[in-house]
Amino acid sequence: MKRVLILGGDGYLGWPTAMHFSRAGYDVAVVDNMAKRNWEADVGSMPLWPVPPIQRRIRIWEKVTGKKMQLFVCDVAENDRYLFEIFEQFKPEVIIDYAEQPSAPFSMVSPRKAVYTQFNNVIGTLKVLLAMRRYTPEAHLVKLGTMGEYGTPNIDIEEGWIDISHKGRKDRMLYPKRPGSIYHLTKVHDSHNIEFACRTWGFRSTDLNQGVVYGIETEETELHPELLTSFHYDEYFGTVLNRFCVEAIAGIPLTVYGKGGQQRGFLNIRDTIKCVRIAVENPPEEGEFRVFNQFTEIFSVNQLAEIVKRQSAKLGIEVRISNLPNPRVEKEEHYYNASNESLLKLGLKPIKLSDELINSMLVRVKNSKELIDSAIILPTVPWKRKYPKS
Ligand code: USQ
Repeated sequence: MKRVLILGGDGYLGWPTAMHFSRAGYDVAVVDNMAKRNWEADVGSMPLWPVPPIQRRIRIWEKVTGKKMQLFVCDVAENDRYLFEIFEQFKPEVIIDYAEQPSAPFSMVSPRKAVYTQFNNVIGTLKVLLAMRRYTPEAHLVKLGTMGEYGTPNIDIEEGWIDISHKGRKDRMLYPKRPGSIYHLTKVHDSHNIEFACRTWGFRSTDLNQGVVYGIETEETELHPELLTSFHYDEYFGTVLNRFCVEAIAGIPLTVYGKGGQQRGFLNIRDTIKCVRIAVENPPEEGEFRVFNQFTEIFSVNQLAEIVKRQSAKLGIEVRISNLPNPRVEKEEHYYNASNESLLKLGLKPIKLSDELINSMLVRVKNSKELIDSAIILPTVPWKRKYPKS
């Protein structure tokens, strides 16, 4: 089976992806520098359930499944010498790249974190491209991008490319981008660098513009309690639906930012894994920069808050919804119509956000209610205000 190198394999999505491909028979190696654990320490957040070190999770994985998984502890953005050695030694046929600072609020805290996020993400991806160029130009790069690259334009969102007619002439161009944070901008820069590599060096790549992910379990995390992935609910690393479930259990009014009419594409963490597998098993042509919009449903923040409130009531939990002043600069009421046809055409059968699913998340969180740290939930990072002096 193919050799798959997973960059960022210690993270929320990277770890379940690594287990999935390993179980499916691929030869999997993981690269991570455990930076996420430092970022958490930096802002004082931690996942709801403590996550064992990746080394221990790999040992447990090998015991449970009998499958080997290699680990390389490497900072992709800083340590290009080691990164190149990894490519030379492992010769990946597929590279799945999650190795990025994933939080919009984290990227907006201070000049230092803004620069760090841009360096880590953009230069990290550039170094991956350069390593590929030297050692594995035939490999397929599957890069995790984000739906946030597009922003919220007043026209339909296509999958990465758009046909333009201008003054009587036509061309197919990269879809215009208007992202809403320094973090989201890094993904735009990545996309441009990767498209250049495909066009110029003949690389093949799939850019997965992913929506907001929710969920706790995948088929593989369920194999052993210590194979869990990191579930965040703090203002930095928690995504909105995961946060709302924890807030409901903690007795904190659901933190809807502004009017709550913000619409986004969403998907279950189990579908993230399926989408990545589909992309890997249906590679693009040589020289092709392919973009899939990776989400299964569109919701507004208000709709999600109402769903969580309704399901909580069924568990006897009364939930209030609070419209906080929006810490971000974003449209709170807008047109949103994004295409997600490609993955469906390739066979994705989405798991829709059902009452049972929300219910199971709420019950799971409720069973660990004593672990919730209420102090890390309310937003403190405003997009607009001047940075504090420190
Ligand atoms: N929001 C609230 N209340 C909260 C948290 C968020 O109203 O307590 C709102 C935000 O203002 C935003 C929406 O919910 O309008 C989504 O926010 P989010 O924090 O769940 O997601 P976001 O910052 O967009 O980033 C997350 C991941 C990121 C990924 C992105 C996909 O952290 O790594 O790239 O989702 S997307 O949003 O499609 O760009």
